[in-house]
Amino acid sequence: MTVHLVNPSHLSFGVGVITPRWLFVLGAATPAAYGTPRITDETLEALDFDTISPGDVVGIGIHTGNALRGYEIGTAARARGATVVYGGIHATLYPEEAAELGGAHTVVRGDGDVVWPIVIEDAVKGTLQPRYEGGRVDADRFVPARWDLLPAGRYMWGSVQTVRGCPKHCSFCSVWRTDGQKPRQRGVDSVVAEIIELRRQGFRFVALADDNFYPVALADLAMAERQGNVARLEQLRSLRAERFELMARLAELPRDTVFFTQITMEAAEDPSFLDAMRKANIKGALVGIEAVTPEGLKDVYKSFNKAGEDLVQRLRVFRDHGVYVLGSFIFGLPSDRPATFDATSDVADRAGLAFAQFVMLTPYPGTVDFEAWEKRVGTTADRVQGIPITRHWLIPQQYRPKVYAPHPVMTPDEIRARTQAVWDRFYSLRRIWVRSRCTRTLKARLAFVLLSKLYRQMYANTGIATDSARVNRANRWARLIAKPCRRLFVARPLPAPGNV
Ligand code: B12
Ligand code: SF4
Repeated sequence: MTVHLVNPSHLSFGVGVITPRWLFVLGAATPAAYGTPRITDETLEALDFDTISPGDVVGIGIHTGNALRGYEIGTAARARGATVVYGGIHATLYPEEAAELGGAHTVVRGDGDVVWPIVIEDAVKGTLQPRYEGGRVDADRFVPARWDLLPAGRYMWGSVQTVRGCPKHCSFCSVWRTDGQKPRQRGVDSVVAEIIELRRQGFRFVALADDNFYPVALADLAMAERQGNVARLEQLRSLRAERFELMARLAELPRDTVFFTQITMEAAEDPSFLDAMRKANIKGALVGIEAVTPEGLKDVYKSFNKAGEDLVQRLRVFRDHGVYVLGSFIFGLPSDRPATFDATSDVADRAGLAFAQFVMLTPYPGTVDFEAWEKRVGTTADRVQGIPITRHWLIPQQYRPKVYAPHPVMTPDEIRARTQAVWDRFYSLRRIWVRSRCTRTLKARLAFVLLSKLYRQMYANTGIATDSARVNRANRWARLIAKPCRRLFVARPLPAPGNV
Protein backbone atom coordinates (compact mmCIF):
# COMPACT_ATOMS: atom_id res chain seq x y z
CA MET A 1 0.00 0.00 0.00
CA THR A 2 1.35 3.42 -0.94
CA VAL A 3 0.25 6.71 0.57
CA HIS A 4 -0.04 9.44 -2.08
CA LEU A 5 -0.32 13.15 -1.37
CA VAL A 6 -1.43 15.28 -4.29
CA ASN A 7 -1.54 19.05 -4.69
CA PRO A 8 -3.85 19.57 -7.71
CA SER A 9 -3.29 22.18 -10.42
CA HIS A 10 -4.57 22.69 -13.95
CA LEU A 11 -1.36 24.48 -14.89
CA SER A 12 2.15 23.09 -14.43
CA PHE A 13 5.22 25.27 -14.63
CA GLY A 14 7.99 22.68 -14.16
CA VAL A 15 9.41 24.80 -11.35
CA GLY A 16 7.50 26.09 -8.31
CA VAL A 17 7.99 29.37 -6.49
CA ILE A 18 7.00 28.29 -2.95
CA THR A 19 6.81 24.77 -1.55
CA PRO A 20 3.16 23.88 -0.79
CA ARG A 21 3.70 23.27 2.88
CA TRP A 22 0.79 20.93 3.57
CA LEU A 23 2.35 18.20 1.38
CA PHE A 24 5.44 18.01 3.56
CA VAL A 25 3.57 18.40 6.86
CA LEU A 26 1.26 15.50 6.03
CA GLY A 27 4.28 13.66 4.66
CA ALA A 28 5.80 14.00 8.14
CA ALA A 29 2.53 12.99 9.82
CA THR A 30 2.39 9.76 7.77
CA PRO A 31 3.50 6.94 10.10
CA ALA A 32 6.77 5.28 9.04
CA ALA A 33 4.99 1.90 9.06
CA TYR A 34 3.24 2.88 5.82
CA GLY A 35 6.46 3.67 3.97
CA THR A 36 7.53 6.89 2.33
CA PRO A 37 4.56 8.83 0.95
CA ARG A 38 4.60 9.61 -2.77
CA ILE A 39 4.25 13.36 -3.16
CA THR A 40 2.94 15.01 -6.35
CA ASP A 41 2.72 18.76 -6.76
CA GLU A 42 0.87 19.40 -9.99
CA THR A 43 2.13 22.97 -10.15
CA LEU A 44 5.37 21.20 -11.23
CA GLU A 45 4.05 18.27 -13.30
CA ALA A 46 0.68 16.55 -13.71
CA LEU A 47 0.01 13.40 -11.66
CA ASP A 48 0.91 10.11 -13.33
CA PHE A 49 -2.21 8.03 -12.62
CA ASP A 50 -0.34 4.82 -13.39
CA THR A 51 1.44 5.18 -10.05
CA ILE A 52 -1.87 4.56 -8.24
CA SER A 53 -2.77 0.95 -7.42
CA PRO A 54 -5.81 -0.65 -5.75
CA GLY A 55 -5.62 -0.30 -1.95
CA ASP A 56 -3.45 2.85 -2.03
CA VAL A 57 -4.50 5.86 0.05
CA VAL A 58 -4.66 9.09 -1.95
CA GLY A 59 -4.77 12.33 0.06
CA ILE A 60 -5.79 15.38 -1.95
CA GLY A 61 -5.54 18.90 -0.50
CA ILE A 62 -7.81 21.49 -2.05
CA HIS A 63 -8.37 25.21 -1.81
CA THR A 64 -11.25 26.75 -3.72
CA GLY A 65 -9.26 27.58 -6.85
CA ASN A 66 -7.99 24.05 -7.45
CA ALA A 67 -10.99 22.07 -6.13
CA LEU A 68 -12.24 21.11 -9.59
CA ARG A 69 -8.90 19.60 -10.63
CA GLY A 70 -8.81 17.89 -7.21
CA TYR A 71 -12.18 16.28 -7.95
CA GLU A 72 -10.93 14.98 -11.32
CA ILE A 73 -7.97 13.38 -9.55
CA GLY A 74 -10.09 11.89 -6.76
CA THR A 75 -12.60 10.41 -9.19
CA ALA A 76 -9.86 8.82 -11.29
CA ALA A 77 -7.99 7.51 -8.22
CA ARG A 78 -11.17 5.93 -6.85
CA ALA A 79 -11.82 4.27 -10.21
CA ARG A 80 -8.36 2.70 -9.83
CA GLY A 81 -9.38 1.17 -6.51
CA ALA A 82 -7.63 3.65 -4.19
CA THR A 83 -9.08 5.08 -0.97
CA VAL A 84 -9.60 8.78 -1.57
CA VAL A 85 -9.24 11.34 1.25
CA TYR A 86 -9.75 15.07 0.90
CA GLY A 87 -8.53 17.84 3.16
CA GLY A 88 -7.63 21.54 3.01
CA ILE A 89 -9.65 24.69 3.33
CA HIS A 90 -12.18 23.98 0.58
CA ALA A 91 -12.89 20.43 1.74
CA THR A 92 -13.31 21.84 5.26
CA LEU A 93 -15.99 24.22 4.00
CA TYR A 94 -17.72 21.83 1.55
CA PRO A 95 -17.15 18.25 2.72
CA GLU A 96 -20.26 16.94 0.93
CA GLU A 97 -19.11 18.33 -2.38
CA ALA A 98 -15.88 16.30 -2.27
CA ALA A 99 -17.97 13.16 -1.75
CA GLU A 100 -20.52 13.99 -4.46
CA LEU A 101 -18.15 15.23 -7.16
CA GLY A 102 -14.67 14.07 -6.19
CA GLY A 103 -15.08 10.40 -5.31
CA ALA A 104 -14.16 11.00 -1.65
CA HIS A 105 -14.30 8.03 0.69
CA THR A 106 -13.75 10.47 3.52
CA VAL A 107 -13.03 14.13 4.22
CA VAL A 108 -10.85 15.66 6.92
CA ARG A 109 -12.03 19.03 8.16
CA GLY A 110 -9.53 21.43 9.72
CA ASP A 111 -5.90 20.67 10.55
CA GLY A 112 -4.49 17.34 9.37
CA ASP A 113 -1.44 17.19 11.68
CA VAL A 114 -2.94 14.95 14.35
CA VAL A 115 -5.79 13.18 12.58
CA TRP A 116 -3.96 12.04 9.40
CA PRO A 117 -2.29 8.95 10.94
CA ILE A 118 -5.67 7.88 12.34
CA VAL A 119 -7.28 8.20 8.89
CA ILE A 120 -4.61 6.04 7.25
CA GLU A 121 -4.89 3.43 9.96
CA ASP A 122 -8.69 3.31 9.61
CA ALA A 123 -8.38 3.05 5.82
CA VAL A 124 -6.04 0.10 6.15
CA LYS A 125 -8.21 -1.61 8.81
CA GLY A 126 -11.37 -1.01 6.74
CA THR A 127 -12.98 1.12 9.47
CA LEU A 128 -12.92 4.45 7.65
CA GLN A 129 -15.40 7.07 8.93
CA PRO A 130 -17.15 9.37 6.43
CA ARG A 131 -15.80 12.46 8.22
CA TYR A 132 -12.87 13.38 10.49
CA GLU A 133 -12.70 16.58 12.51
CA GLY A 134 -9.06 17.68 12.62
CA GLY A 135 -10.05 20.89 14.43
CA ARG A 136 -7.62 23.67 15.29
CA VAL A 137 -4.53 21.97 16.60
CA ASP A 138 -2.59 23.80 19.33
CA ALA A 139 0.69 25.30 18.14
CA ASP A 140 2.80 22.86 20.17
CA ARG A 141 1.25 19.99 18.21
CA PHE A 142 1.92 21.42 14.72
CA VAL A 143 3.93 18.78 12.88
CA PRO A 144 7.23 20.08 11.43
CA ALA A 145 7.50 19.41 7.70
CA ARG A 146 9.62 16.56 6.27
CA TRP A 147 11.89 18.42 3.89
CA ASP A 148 13.77 15.27 2.95
CA LEU A 149 10.72 14.47 0.77
CA LEU A 150 11.29 17.51 -1.46
CA PRO A 151 12.06 16.76 -5.10
CA ALA A 152 15.53 18.13 -5.82
CA GLY A 153 15.96 21.38 -7.68
CA ARG A 154 12.31 22.24 -8.20
CA TYR A 155 11.40 25.09 -5.83
CA MET A 156 12.72 28.60 -5.30
CA TRP A 157 11.53 29.17 -1.74
CA GLY A 158 10.90 26.87 1.21
CA SER A 159 7.90 27.60 3.46
CA VAL A 160 7.75 27.49 7.24
CA GLN A 161 4.73 28.48 9.29
CA THR A 162 5.31 30.44 12.50
CA VAL A 163 1.74 31.48 13.38
CA ARG A 164 -1.72 30.35 12.36
CA GLY A 165 -4.92 32.37 12.80
CA CYS A 166 -5.57 36.11 12.64
CA PRO A 167 -7.40 38.40 15.09
CA LYS A 168 -8.78 40.65 12.30
CA HIS A 169 -12.03 40.05 10.43
CA CYS A 170 -11.67 41.24 6.82
CA SER A 171 -14.81 40.60 4.80
CA PHE A 172 -13.11 38.89 1.83
CA CYS A 173 -10.95 36.54 3.90
CA SER A 174 -11.80 33.16 5.42
CA VAL A 175 -8.69 32.77 7.56
CA TRP A 176 -10.14 34.29 10.75
CA ARG A 177 -13.14 31.97 10.47
CA THR A 178 -11.39 28.71 9.58
CA ASP A 179 -8.06 29.17 11.41
CA GLY A 180 -9.64 31.23 14.17
CA GLN A 181 -8.93 34.69 15.57
CA LYS A 182 -6.65 33.42 18.31
CA PRO A 183 -3.08 33.40 16.98
CA ARG A 184 -1.49 29.97 17.44
CA GLN A 185 2.23 30.70 17.58
CA ARG A 186 4.78 27.93 17.13
CA GLY A 187 7.70 27.57 19.50
CA VAL A 188 10.85 29.31 18.32
CA ASP A 189 13.08 26.18 18.44
CA SER A 190 10.85 24.18 16.18
CA VAL A 191 10.65 27.00 13.60
CA VAL A 192 14.41 27.53 13.59
CA ALA A 193 15.11 23.78 13.31
CA GLU A 194 13.05 23.60 10.12
CA ILE A 195 14.76 26.61 8.62
CA ILE A 196 18.17 25.10 9.30
CA GLU A 197 17.04 21.89 7.64
CA LEU A 198 15.94 23.85 4.56
CA ARG A 199 19.24 25.72 4.57
CA ARG A 200 21.05 22.39 4.61
CA GLN A 201 19.23 21.53 1.42
CA GLY A 202 20.46 24.70 -0.26
CA PHE A 203 17.42 26.92 0.30
CA ARG A 204 18.35 30.40 1.38
CA PHE A 205 14.92 31.94 0.73
CA VAL A 206 12.12 30.97 3.07
CA ALA A 207 8.52 32.16 2.98
CA LEU A 208 6.99 32.38 6.44
CA ALA A 209 3.60 30.90 5.50
CA ASP A 210 1.79 32.89 8.17
CA ASP A 211 -1.62 34.43 8.12
CA ASN A 212 -0.38 37.55 9.88
CA PHE A 213 3.16 37.92 11.23
CA TYR A 214 2.08 40.86 13.43
CA PRO A 215 -0.74 39.29 15.45
CA VAL A 216 -0.67 41.78 18.32
CA ALA A 217 -1.02 45.46 17.46
CA LEU A 218 -0.37 48.30 19.93
CA ALA A 219 -4.12 49.03 19.84
CA ASP A 220 -4.82 45.49 21.13
CA LEU A 221 -2.52 46.08 24.10
CA ALA A 222 -4.09 49.47 24.80
CA MET A 223 -7.57 47.98 24.67
CA ALA A 224 -6.69 45.18 27.14
CA GLU A 225 -5.12 47.80 29.39
CA ARG A 226 -8.21 50.06 29.22
CA GLN A 227 -10.43 47.11 30.06
CA GLY A 228 -8.22 46.23 33.03
CA ASN A 229 -8.03 42.70 31.59
CA VAL A 230 -4.77 41.60 33.22
CA ALA A 231 -4.84 38.02 31.93
CA ARG A 232 -5.36 39.13 28.32
CA LEU A 233 -2.72 41.81 28.60
CA GLU A 234 -0.23 39.22 29.85
CA GLN A 235 -1.12 36.84 27.06
CA LEU A 236 -0.75 39.52 24.37
CA ARG A 237 2.55 40.71 25.80
CA SER A 238 3.92 37.20 25.82
CA LEU A 239 2.85 36.60 22.20
CA ARG A 240 4.61 39.81 21.25
CA ALA A 241 7.74 38.95 23.21
CA GLU A 242 7.87 35.58 21.44
CA ARG A 243 7.83 37.36 18.05
CA PHE A 244 10.87 39.37 19.07
CA GLU A 245 12.54 36.22 20.39
CA LEU A 246 11.94 34.47 17.06
CA MET A 247 13.36 37.40 15.12
CA ALA A 248 16.43 37.52 17.36
CA ARG A 249 17.05 33.83 16.59
CA LEU A 250 16.57 34.35 12.86
CA ALA A 251 19.14 37.12 13.05
CA GLU A 252 21.72 34.54 14.18
CA LEU A 253 21.30 32.42 11.04
CA PRO A 254 23.74 32.77 8.10
CA ARG A 255 23.30 36.30 6.75
CA ASP A 256 22.37 35.14 3.28
CA THR A 257 19.19 33.46 4.58
CA VAL A 258 16.32 35.66 3.50
CA PHE A 259 12.71 35.61 4.68
CA PHE A 260 9.41 36.83 3.29
CA THR A 261 6.15 37.00 5.25
CA GLN A 262 2.55 38.29 5.25
CA ILE A 263 1.75 41.11 7.62
CA THR A 264 -0.76 43.88 8.25
CA MET A 265 0.39 47.45 7.68
CA GLU A 266 -0.15 48.11 11.39
CA ALA A 267 3.41 46.86 11.91
CA ALA A 268 4.62 50.25 10.63
CA GLU A 269 3.37 51.75 13.93
CA ASP A 270 6.28 50.11 15.75
CA PRO A 271 9.77 50.93 14.45
CA SER A 272 11.32 48.47 16.91
CA PHE A 273 9.34 45.64 15.30
CA LEU A 274 10.43 46.66 11.80
CA ASP A 275 14.04 47.00 12.96
CA ALA A 276 13.87 43.50 14.40
CA MET A 277 12.49 42.28 11.07
CA ARG A 278 15.38 43.87 9.22
CA LYS A 279 17.92 42.33 11.57
CA ALA A 280 16.22 38.96 11.13
CA ASN A 281 16.60 39.41 7.37
CA ILE A 282 12.83 39.37 6.82
CA LYS A 283 13.37 41.36 3.67
CA GLY A 284 9.92 41.20 2.16
CA ALA A 285 6.33 41.22 3.30
CA LEU A 286 3.01 40.84 1.56
CA VAL A 287 0.84 43.64 2.90
CA GLY A 288 -2.90 43.55 2.25
CA ILE A 289 -3.48 47.14 1.15
CA GLU A 290 -6.72 46.21 -0.62
CA ALA A 291 -8.02 49.73 -1.30
CA VAL A 292 -6.63 53.24 -1.50
CA THR A 293 -9.82 55.06 -0.47
CA PRO A 294 -11.60 55.17 2.93
CA GLU A 295 -14.80 53.95 1.19
CA GLY A 296 -12.95 50.95 -0.24
CA LEU A 297 -11.54 50.06 3.19
CA LYS A 298 -15.01 50.26 4.65
CA ASP A 299 -16.24 47.88 1.93
CA VAL A 300 -13.79 45.23 3.18
CA TYR A 301 -14.05 45.90 6.96
CA LYS A 302 -10.42 46.96 7.04
CA SER A 303 -10.60 50.26 8.83
CA PHE A 304 -7.25 49.55 10.57
CA ASN A 305 -5.61 50.28 7.19
CA LYS A 306 -4.78 53.79 6.03
CA ALA A 307 -5.97 55.52 2.85
CA GLY A 308 -4.63 58.27 0.58
CA GLU A 309 -1.44 60.09 1.61
CA ASP A 310 -1.36 58.42 5.06
CA LEU A 311 -1.23 55.11 3.25
CA VAL A 312 1.72 56.16 1.10
CA GLN A 313 3.58 57.32 4.22
CA ARG A 314 2.80 54.14 6.15
CA LEU A 315 4.06 51.89 3.37
CA ARG A 316 7.22 53.94 3.00
CA VAL A 317 8.02 53.26 6.66
CA PHE A 318 8.52 49.58 5.78
CA ARG A 319 10.87 50.56 3.00
CA ASP A 320 12.77 52.97 5.25
CA HIS A 321 13.37 50.09 7.66
CA GLY A 322 14.65 47.78 4.92
CA VAL A 323 11.48 45.69 4.52
CA TYR A 324 10.33 45.51 0.90
CA VAL A 325 6.59 45.36 0.36
CA LEU A 326 4.56 43.24 -2.03
CA GLY A 327 1.36 45.28 -1.99
CA SER A 328 -1.88 43.40 -2.56
CA PHE A 329 -4.83 45.37 -3.97
CA ILE A 330 -8.41 44.37 -4.73
CA PHE A 331 -10.38 45.78 -7.66
CA GLY A 332 -14.13 45.57 -8.17
CA LEU A 333 -15.19 46.83 -4.71
CA PRO A 334 -18.63 48.50 -4.76
CA SER A 335 -17.09 51.92 -4.10
CA ASP A 336 -14.52 51.59 -6.95
CA ARG A 337 -14.90 54.00 -9.84
CA PRO A 338 -12.92 54.20 -13.13
CA ALA A 339 -10.63 56.75 -11.46
CA THR A 340 -9.76 54.26 -8.69
CA PHE A 341 -7.51 52.28 -11.05
CA ASP A 342 -5.22 55.23 -11.82
CA ALA A 343 -5.26 56.31 -8.18
CA THR A 344 -4.15 52.81 -7.17
CA SER A 345 -1.36 52.75 -9.77
CA ASP A 346 -0.22 56.10 -8.47
CA VAL A 347 -0.12 54.91 -4.83
CA ALA A 348 1.70 51.72 -5.88
CA ASP A 349 4.39 53.85 -7.55
CA ARG A 350 4.73 56.47 -4.83
CA ALA A 351 4.67 54.14 -1.86
CA GLY A 352 7.92 52.49 -2.94
CA LEU A 353 6.45 49.00 -3.36
CA ALA A 354 8.86 46.40 -4.71
CA PHE A 355 6.12 44.13 -6.08
CA ALA A 356 2.36 44.36 -6.32
CA GLN A 357 -0.60 42.19 -7.16
CA PHE A 358 -3.96 43.47 -8.31
CA VAL A 359 -6.66 40.88 -7.77
CA MET A 360 -10.31 41.11 -8.75
CA LEU A 361 -12.78 40.73 -5.93
CA THR A 362 -13.68 37.05 -5.74
CA PRO A 363 -16.23 35.92 -3.21
CA TYR A 364 -14.41 33.01 -1.53
CA PRO A 365 -16.55 30.60 0.47
CA GLY A 366 -16.35 30.96 4.22
CA THR A 367 -16.14 34.75 3.97
CA VAL A 368 -18.62 37.42 5.02
CA ASP A 369 -18.68 38.67 1.40
CA PHE A 370 -19.54 35.25 0.04
CA GLU A 371 -22.39 34.70 2.48
CA ALA A 372 -23.93 38.11 1.77
CA TRP A 373 -23.61 37.56 -2.00
CA GLU A 374 -25.05 34.05 -1.93
CA LYS A 375 -27.99 35.26 0.14
CA ARG A 376 -28.55 38.21 -2.19
CA VAL A 377 -28.54 36.31 -5.48
CA GLY A 378 -30.22 33.21 -4.01
CA THR A 379 -31.74 30.88 -6.57
CA THR A 380 -31.59 33.54 -9.29
CA ALA A 381 -27.80 33.32 -9.66
CA ASP A 382 -26.55 33.43 -13.26
CA ARG A 383 -25.41 30.10 -14.64
CA VAL A 384 -22.35 29.29 -16.73
CA GLN A 385 -22.29 25.84 -18.38
CA GLY A 386 -25.35 25.08 -16.22
CA ILE A 387 -23.50 25.84 -12.96
CA PRO A 388 -24.67 28.71 -10.73
CA ILE A 389 -21.93 31.30 -10.31
CA THR A 390 -22.27 30.93 -6.54
CA ARG A 391 -20.40 27.63 -7.16
CA HIS A 392 -17.86 29.33 -9.43
CA TRP A 393 -15.05 26.88 -8.61
CA LEU A 394 -17.04 24.11 -10.34
CA ILE A 395 -17.13 26.00 -13.64
CA PRO A 396 -14.36 24.72 -15.97
CA GLN A 397 -11.39 27.08 -15.81
CA GLN A 398 -11.75 28.41 -19.37
CA TYR A 399 -15.38 29.48 -18.82
CA ARG A 400 -14.98 30.80 -15.26
CA PRO A 401 -16.11 34.43 -14.99
CA LYS A 402 -13.49 36.93 -13.79
CA VAL A 403 -15.96 39.16 -11.95
CA TYR A 404 -18.90 37.83 -9.96
CA ALA A 405 -21.03 40.41 -8.18
CA PRO A 406 -22.62 43.09 -10.40
CA HIS A 407 -20.91 46.43 -9.92
CA PRO A 408 -22.92 49.67 -9.49
CA VAL A 409 -21.12 51.55 -12.30
CA MET A 410 -18.76 49.26 -14.23
CA THR A 411 -19.30 46.18 -16.38
CA PRO A 412 -17.30 43.03 -15.55
CA ASP A 413 -15.29 43.46 -18.70
CA GLU A 414 -14.42 47.04 -17.84
CA ILE A 415 -13.16 45.96 -14.40
CA ARG A 416 -11.13 43.14 -15.95
CA ALA A 417 -9.61 45.33 -18.68
CA ARG A 418 -8.76 48.14 -16.26
CA THR A 419 -7.20 45.64 -13.82
CA GLN A 420 -5.08 44.16 -16.61
CA ALA A 421 -3.97 47.69 -17.57
CA VAL A 422 -2.80 48.37 -14.00
CA TRP A 423 -0.73 45.14 -14.05
CA ASP A 424 0.69 46.15 -17.45
CA ARG A 425 1.67 49.57 -16.16
CA PHE A 426 3.20 48.39 -12.88
CA TYR A 427 5.20 45.64 -14.61
CA SER A 428 6.35 47.67 -17.64
CA LEU A 429 10.06 47.13 -18.20
CA ARG A 430 10.80 50.78 -17.51
CA ARG A 431 9.05 50.74 -14.14
CA ILE A 432 10.58 47.41 -13.11
CA TRP A 433 14.02 48.77 -13.97
CA VAL A 434 13.43 51.86 -11.85
CA ARG A 435 12.19 49.73 -8.93
CA SER A 436 15.16 47.37 -9.27
CA ARG A 437 17.35 50.17 -7.88
CA CYS A 438 16.50 48.76 -4.45
CA THR A 439 19.09 46.04 -5.12
CA ARG A 440 22.83 46.54 -4.71
CA THR A 441 24.56 44.72 -7.57
CA LEU A 442 23.90 44.47 -11.31
CA LYS A 443 23.34 40.72 -10.93
CA ALA A 444 20.73 41.32 -8.23
CA ARG A 445 19.13 43.97 -10.41
CA LEU A 446 18.78 41.59 -13.32
CA ALA A 447 17.40 38.96 -10.95
CA PHE A 448 14.82 41.48 -9.77
CA VAL A 449 13.73 42.12 -13.37
CA LEU A 450 13.46 38.42 -14.17
CA LEU A 451 11.50 37.72 -11.03
CA SER A 452 9.11 40.60 -11.67
CA LYS A 453 8.40 39.26 -15.15
CA LEU A 454 7.90 35.73 -13.82
CA TYR A 455 5.56 36.91 -11.09
CA ARG A 456 3.47 38.75 -13.61
CA GLN A 457 3.25 35.79 -16.00
CA MET A 458 2.38 33.30 -13.28
CA TYR A 459 -0.15 35.33 -11.36
CA ALA A 460 -1.61 37.94 -13.72
CA ASN A 461 -1.62 36.59 -17.22
CA THR A 462 -2.82 33.12 -16.28
CA GLY A 463 -5.44 34.50 -13.90
CA ILE A 464 -6.92 37.59 -15.53
CA ALA A 465 -6.62 37.06 -19.28
CA THR A 466 -9.83 35.80 -20.87
CA ASP A 467 -8.48 34.34 -24.10
CA SER A 468 -6.89 30.92 -23.79
CA ALA A 469 -4.15 31.84 -26.31
CA ARG A 470 -2.84 34.48 -23.86
CA VAL A 471 -3.06 32.05 -20.94
CA ASN A 472 -1.14 29.38 -22.87
CA ARG A 473 1.46 31.89 -23.96
CA ALA A 474 1.91 33.08 -20.36
CA ASN A 475 2.19 29.48 -19.18
CA ARG A 476 4.90 28.69 -21.77
CA TRP A 477 6.73 31.90 -20.91
CA ALA A 478 6.60 31.18 -17.19
CA ARG A 479 7.93 27.63 -17.78
CA LEU A 480 10.79 29.09 -19.77
CA ILE A 481 11.95 31.71 -17.27
CA ALA A 482 11.14 29.72 -14.12
CA LYS A 483 14.24 27.49 -14.41
CA PRO A 484 16.89 30.23 -14.67
CA CYS A 485 14.97 32.16 -12.01
CA ARG A 486 15.22 29.25 -9.58
CA ARG A 487 18.98 29.17 -9.92
CA LEU A 488 19.11 32.69 -8.54
CA PHE A 489 17.71 31.48 -5.24
CA VAL A 490 19.88 28.50 -4.41
CA ALA A 491 22.75 28.59 -1.98
CA ARG A 492 25.56 26.22 -1.17
CA PRO A 493 23.94 23.81 1.31
CA LEU A 494 24.95 24.22 4.95
CA PRO A 495 27.05 21.33 6.21
CA ALA A 496 25.26 18.40 7.89
CA PRO A 497 24.77 18.55 11.72
CA GLY A 498 27.98 16.70 12.66
CA ASN A 499 30.10 19.15 10.65
CA VAL A 500 28.85 22.44 12.10
C1 B12 B 1 1.28 30.90 2.34
C2 B12 B 1 0.02 31.13 1.54
C3 B12 B 1 0.15 31.46 0.20
C4 B12 B 1 1.51 31.59 -0.47
C5 B12 B 1 2.15 30.26 -0.77
C6 B12 B 1 1.30 29.22 -1.48
C7 B12 B 1 2.02 27.88 -1.49
N1 B12 B 1 2.60 27.48 -2.57
O1 B12 B 1 2.06 27.24 -0.48
C8 B12 B 1 1.16 32.48 -1.70
C9 B12 B 1 1.43 33.92 -1.29
C10 B12 B 1 1.91 32.21 -3.00
C11 B12 B 1 -0.35 32.24 -1.82
C12 B12 B 1 -1.05 32.49 -2.97
C13 B12 B 1 -2.43 32.38 -3.06
N2 B12 B 1 -3.30 32.18 -2.03
CO1 B12 B 1 -2.73 31.65 -0.28
N3 B12 B 1 -2.35 31.26 1.51
C14 B12 B 1 -1.26 31.03 2.16
C15 B12 B 1 -1.58 30.79 3.64
C16 B12 B 1 -1.32 32.07 4.41
C17 B12 B 1 -0.85 29.65 4.33
C18 B12 B 1 -0.88 28.33 3.59
C19 B12 B 1 0.01 27.33 4.30
O2 B12 B 1 1.05 26.96 3.80
N4 B12 B 1 -0.39 26.88 5.48
C20 B12 B 1 0.31 25.88 6.23
C21 B12 B 1 -0.26 24.49 5.91
C22 B12 B 1 0.42 23.43 6.73
O3 B12 B 1 -1.63 24.55 6.24
P1 B12 B 1 -2.80 24.15 5.24
O4 B12 B 1 -2.38 24.33 3.85
O5 B12 B 1 -4.04 24.74 5.69
O6 B12 B 1 -2.88 22.57 5.48
C23 B12 B 1 -3.39 22.03 6.71
C24 B12 B 1 -4.90 21.70 6.67
O7 B12 B 1 -5.62 22.50 5.78
C25 B12 B 1 -4.95 20.25 6.33
N5 B12 B 1 -4.87 19.80 4.96
C26 B12 B 1 -4.51 20.47 3.84
N6 B12 B 1 -4.55 19.64 2.78
C27 B12 B 1 -4.91 18.43 3.22
C28 B12 B 1 -5.08 17.22 2.54
C29 B12 B 1 -5.47 16.10 3.27
C30 B12 B 1 -5.62 14.81 2.56
C31 B12 B 1 -5.68 16.18 4.66
C32 B12 B 1 -6.05 15.00 5.43
C33 B12 B 1 -5.53 17.41 5.34
C34 B12 B 1 -5.12 18.51 4.61
O8 B12 B 1 -3.82 19.74 7.01
C35 B12 B 1 -2.72 20.68 6.90
C36 B12 B 1 -1.91 20.61 8.17
O9 B12 B 1 -2.69 20.96 9.28
C37 B12 B 1 -3.10 30.46 3.54
C38 B12 B 1 -3.89 30.79 4.77
C39 B12 B 1 -4.19 29.56 5.56
N7 B12 B 1 -4.27 29.76 6.82
O10 B12 B 1 -4.37 28.47 5.03
C40 B12 B 1 -3.55 31.27 2.33
C41 B12 B 1 -4.74 30.79 1.52
C42 B12 B 1 -4.68 29.30 1.35
N8 B12 B 1 -4.52 31.43 0.23
C43 B12 B 1 -5.62 31.82 -0.34
C44 B12 B 1 -5.69 32.43 -1.62
C45 B12 B 1 -7.06 32.94 -2.04
C46 B12 B 1 -4.57 32.53 -2.42
C47 B12 B 1 -4.51 33.13 -3.83
C48 B12 B 1 -5.65 32.72 -4.75
C49 B12 B 1 -4.39 34.64 -3.66
C50 B12 B 1 -4.48 35.40 -4.95
N9 B12 B 1 -5.59 36.04 -5.12
O11 B12 B 1 -3.58 35.37 -5.74
C51 B12 B 1 -3.15 32.60 -4.35
C52 B12 B 1 -3.35 31.25 -5.06
C53 B12 B 1 -2.07 30.55 -5.34
C54 B12 B 1 -2.29 29.18 -5.91
N10 B12 B 1 -2.52 29.08 -7.19
O12 B12 B 1 -2.29 28.23 -5.17
C55 B12 B 1 -6.83 31.54 0.52
C56 B12 B 1 -7.63 30.36 0.00
C57 B12 B 1 -9.11 30.58 0.18
C58 B12 B 1 -9.88 29.46 -0.38
N11 B12 B 1 -11.11 29.31 0.05
O13 B12 B 1 -9.43 28.73 -1.22
C59 B12 B 1 -6.16 31.34 1.93
C60 B12 B 1 -6.91 30.40 2.87
C61 B12 B 1 -6.01 32.75 2.55
C62 B12 B 1 -7.25 33.58 2.67
N12 B12 B 1 -7.05 34.85 2.68
O14 B12 B 1 -8.38 33.18 2.76
N13 B12 B 1 -0.87 31.78 -0.66
S1 SF4 C 1 -6.97 39.46 5.18
FE1 SF4 C 1 -5.17 39.28 6.47
S2 SF4 C 1 -5.62 40.71 8.17
FE2 SF4 C 1 -7.58 40.29 7.19
S3 SF4 C 1 -8.44 38.54 8.36
FE3 SF4 C 1 -7.34 37.70 6.56
S4 SF4 C 1 -5.31 37.18 7.33
FE4 SF4 C 1 -6.24 38.63 8.80
